[in-house]
Amino acid sequence: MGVLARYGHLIDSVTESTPQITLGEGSTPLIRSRHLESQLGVGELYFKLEGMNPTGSFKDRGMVVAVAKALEDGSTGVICASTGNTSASASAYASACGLESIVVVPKGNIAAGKLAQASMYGARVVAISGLFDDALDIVRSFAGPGPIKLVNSVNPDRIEGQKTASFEIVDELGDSPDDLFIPVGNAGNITAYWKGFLEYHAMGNATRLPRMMGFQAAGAAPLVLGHPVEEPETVASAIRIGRPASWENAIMARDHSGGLIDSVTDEQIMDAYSLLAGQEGIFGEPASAASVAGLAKYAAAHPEMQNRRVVCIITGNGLKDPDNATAQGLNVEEAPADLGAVERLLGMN
Ligand code: AN7
Repeated sequence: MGVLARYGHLIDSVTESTPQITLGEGSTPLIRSRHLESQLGVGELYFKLEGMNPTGSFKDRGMVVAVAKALEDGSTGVICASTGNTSASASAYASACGLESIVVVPKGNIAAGKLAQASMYGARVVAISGLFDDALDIVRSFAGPGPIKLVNSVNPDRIEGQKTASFEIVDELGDSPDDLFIPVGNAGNITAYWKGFLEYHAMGNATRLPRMMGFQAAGAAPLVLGHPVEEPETVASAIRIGRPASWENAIMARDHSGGLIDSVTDEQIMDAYSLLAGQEGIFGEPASAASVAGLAKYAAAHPEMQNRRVVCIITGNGLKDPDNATAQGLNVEEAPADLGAVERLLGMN
């Protein structure tokens, strides 16, 4: 069941005339940690595997709503700026619905898999000599009504769809977790999760609200520094963003929930990236590992995490970014095509 079928009745902009499209987004697994929970010193740790969405990231939850509304409104196409995942998602839903898609990306700074996706789904891909922030400035002129709809998270339909991840967590755990650890780039997702928790709490489906614990990459941490970053830099290209569009909403989520927004270094991100794959069997992309890196950093300084129930959002699939994985050093040993040789190599005889 897709996001519109499962939670359409709780999404503000969805009406009876909204087309019920889906590519099978949402209802992603919430997996209990098998090793990091005790290693990091957390009471109960769960990973929400948003990389299991149809285009491999959480963006699909909001995109299905934004594209359904674009169809309902008679748009002929969609446009977005993107560090990669939004472009893959927008172009997939556009292609399924017979809409044109235009994606504007920072040249040389989006992961190979994401570019391949947008291209395969049939997008017009415009690579600008600039940052994501410049790309967003360019496409903002498409906000509001018109044949080409802006589907960045400044479009409220995106936030509406993404809030359903909070509903799923509460539906599965029976209540809100104590803490939600999440990577922060343009800050749409932390905004959406907080909206979802608030709404479910107000409806009586949760007895409490989680602390929102957001993490930016140290080289692209405007919300931590308190000012825009002119030249954001990080290995986690998905969150290489210097001027987050949902700035005020992220700060509100942080303060209202009693949470925090902190930064993690690229080294901490890459350590968490390897730990997650090597200890849990979960291959998230580097930006996703920022939530795990943040948890490792926070739990090391806060022993009381031993008594808390935590959900870590793994926002995107590691397969999207093969270059960062191979840069970790491929662990391949060679042998002749011969059982004895393979056994010798493995130390079995
Ligand atoms: C894997 O695709 O901004 O704080 O243009 O791809 O809601 O921006 C992606 C962001 C985290 C940050 N994890 O979420 C884009 C884009 C992954 C991401 C984020 C992104 P926001």
